Amino acid sequence: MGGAKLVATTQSLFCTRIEWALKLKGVEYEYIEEDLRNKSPILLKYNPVHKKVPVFVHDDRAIAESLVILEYIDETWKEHPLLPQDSYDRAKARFWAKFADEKVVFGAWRACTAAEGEEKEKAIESALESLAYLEKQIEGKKFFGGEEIGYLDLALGWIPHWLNTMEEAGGMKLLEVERFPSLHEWGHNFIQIPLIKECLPPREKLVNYLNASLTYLRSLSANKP
Ligand SMILES: N[C@@H](CCC(=O)N[C@@H](CS)C(=O)NCC(=O)O)C(=O)O
Repeated sequence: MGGAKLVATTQSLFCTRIEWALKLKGVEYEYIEEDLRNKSPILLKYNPVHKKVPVFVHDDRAIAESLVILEYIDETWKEHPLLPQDSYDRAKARFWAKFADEKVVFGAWRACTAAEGEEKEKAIESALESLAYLEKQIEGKKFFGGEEIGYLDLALGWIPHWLNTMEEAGGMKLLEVERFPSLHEWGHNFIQIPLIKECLPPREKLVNYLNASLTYLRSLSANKP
């Protein structure tokens, strides 16, 4: 009972953003590694709706959905504020975090997993369009949060590590430095921050996980009638 717990998997970009927030705020928590191929009773109890990680449990009350969890953490522990103070800036940060989860994460995933040919080209084109919006947002700024990292930096923090492994596994390149110089520089700076770096899952583990997922997805489409 009591305390803070994070039910998560090491390779999930949605989970790492929660670890970053907890560490930035200096919150002590218990980390519970979940096996998504064999979901635990804890996960099913705490997130019966989506049955997905991350789940954050605070004083035995569970919260799911990583962006919602980030906001809860920010409201509960005041040190190192994550969301902007100004309500319009806060609304914009939420807008871009939602956009990135809906369009950029899944756009990159589709580009990674699409079958070669027209389907892949279209997926790449669409992912590039979404990334271009983020490039505009970061132009001329050090971090999305200003001088210090904040909510949107954590929400987009998967880009410099995970996107690169999706590119490798999917045999394509999205984040070209010439096309997205500001996003590149931001990602480079973000990932150099020791607290951020220390939570990153080993690259090899991510690549293996992605390759296994791709093999599985291809076996499904090969078995279609
Ligand atoms: N929108 C969710 C996405 C979470 C999510 O997709 N988690 C994946 C791991 S990366 C998961 O638990 N998948 C298990 C499943 O789909 O059965 C969030 O932001 O928390």
